[in-house]
Amino acid sequence: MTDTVSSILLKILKKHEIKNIFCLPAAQLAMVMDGASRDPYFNYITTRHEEAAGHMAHAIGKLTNSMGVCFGTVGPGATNMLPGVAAAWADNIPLLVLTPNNPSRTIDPGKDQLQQADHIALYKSITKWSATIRYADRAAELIERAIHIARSGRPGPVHLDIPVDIGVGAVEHILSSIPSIDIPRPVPDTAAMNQVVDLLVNASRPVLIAGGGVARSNGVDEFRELVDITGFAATATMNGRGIIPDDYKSYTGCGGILAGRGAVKALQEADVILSVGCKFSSWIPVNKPPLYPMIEGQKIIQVDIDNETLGRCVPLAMGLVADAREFLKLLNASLKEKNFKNDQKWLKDVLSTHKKYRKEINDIADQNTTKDTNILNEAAAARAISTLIPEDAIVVVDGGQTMEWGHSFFRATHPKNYLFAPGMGHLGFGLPFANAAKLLNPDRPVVLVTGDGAMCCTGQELETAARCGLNVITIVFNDSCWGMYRPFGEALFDNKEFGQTLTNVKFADLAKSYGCLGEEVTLESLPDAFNRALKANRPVVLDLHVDFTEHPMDFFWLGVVFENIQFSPVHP
Ligand SMILES: Cc1ncc(C[n+]2csc(CCOP(=O)(O)OP(=O)(O)O)c2C)c(N)n1
Ligand SMILES: [Mg+2]
Repeated sequence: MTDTVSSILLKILKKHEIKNIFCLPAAQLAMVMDGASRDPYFNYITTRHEEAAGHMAHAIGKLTNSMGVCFGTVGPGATNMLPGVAAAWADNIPLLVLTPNNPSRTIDPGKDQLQQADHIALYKSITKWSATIRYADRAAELIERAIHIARSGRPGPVHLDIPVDIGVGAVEHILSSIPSIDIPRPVPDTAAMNQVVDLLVNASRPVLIAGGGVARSNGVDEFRELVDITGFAATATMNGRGIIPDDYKSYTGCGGILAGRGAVKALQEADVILSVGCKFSSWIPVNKPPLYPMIEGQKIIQVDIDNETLGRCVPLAMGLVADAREFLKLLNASLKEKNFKNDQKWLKDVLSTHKKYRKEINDIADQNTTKDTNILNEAAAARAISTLIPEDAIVVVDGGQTMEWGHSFFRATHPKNYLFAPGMGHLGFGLPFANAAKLLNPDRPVVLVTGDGAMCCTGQELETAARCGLNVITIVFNDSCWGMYRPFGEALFDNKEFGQTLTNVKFADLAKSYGCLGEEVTLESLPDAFNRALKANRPVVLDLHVDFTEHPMDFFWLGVVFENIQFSPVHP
């Protein structure tokens, strides 16, 4: 049959059950806009900034087994979308980013058309694959290929550039003549599995790490079963938060370094570490000298879907290419009848360190205010919120100190119930993530807790929320400051005006001006306000005045991210 490339695109998306499209109007993709907006199959949402479209598509990849689509206009739309796509790239989340382009004959080489930009060069380093559809009769093939690349191996964003003449061009096609690419997930061989079993059975101080790859491969139940079978000390990365519920007996805390001192001790003293779907990013306190040295004799087994990831950040005793879930199924079957020789006293020590760490952060929350002030501290604020969040809620955390304290107190019951973007740590993903979560889960509460700085990065998305009926509850930790930078200026440079101080934004007023509800709250008025927000039929912003609160794991960022670099004051 004869069809336009725009229509072929939408048909292929449908075939793959890709239904969430986020964009800001783009004349050159007007036919895609027309088609997507008319077809009730699609959740078609226009955002107030293209960055948010990228973040929303990223969240779809975290919340579903599918992927989102985002697009913006040629030039500025394409450049505005970059941060959203980059954050998904850093989290290994699949999405399809489309950029329209000027007419083919004017772009390569360019004729200085209005808004001309080299989209391929822009997206090359933050996508797995970036291509221009130059011929309408290859469109179906390239769209199929893009979707396959995004989802296979180590997942990630892919990019297609579509010149306007190609997008509107009609072409004869038979969609079924291009079958979808469906490759079985890789499984390790028996000899390799036996070696893993051997290492685990004979380990004295074993630790299990679940990464985002476990969530992505739907291996959460299998990882939990592994923890049940072995009883080994277990932690999950920031991308894997929620894989191990916090009431598990051998749970040492989750979220890389923010898991706290129990997980740090476990990882620093382990003789065998089994990591599944984890890339050993800077969040993981292993092999980060001088603070977290690589331990002599420590054997690390890394299981990942991507060969290139193996051994990139830590030296390995064993590297295995496998789908996380398939690997875990095989491993669990082999471990069921085994006796383990792990040192129970060491495990007890690790768990008691974790318990002490929990007491340490609870003690800070007990103080209620920060030292020498009567302003609410962020630990007390986060703990109070944690008691209000309903069991079935999806929680999103954004900001600096806000993020640290949020992660310290909010429960993560499943990776799909708890959203963060640890790879890029890009402030401002929070509200678009929360909007996407509510779009997919209109009947569940979605609670965003964000710093005031992060909130203003994408605060315009309150309008998207109000317009689209995405009744998210946002709680702003308002310290009128890029809080995480306060100790940087004050402690490192003895400089109180380092550029960290912000105006006290009236977030309740801001919310109202976007069509949401807004309230200024205190610790005392928070519970009632929160309960009202749960019942509201509009998005709600609660503005909570807090003070910067030092977190016990703060030193990690300076120690690890900057390694041995010494800063000293500049005296002009
Ligand atoms: C897009 C982006 N810009 C800058 C940073 C660096 N940064 C990390 S935390 C932080 C301060 C965040 O302030 P806020 O959101 O108010 O949270 P708070 O630390 O005050 O809780 C900054 C500027 C970043 N991570 N992302
Ligand atoms: Mg702040």
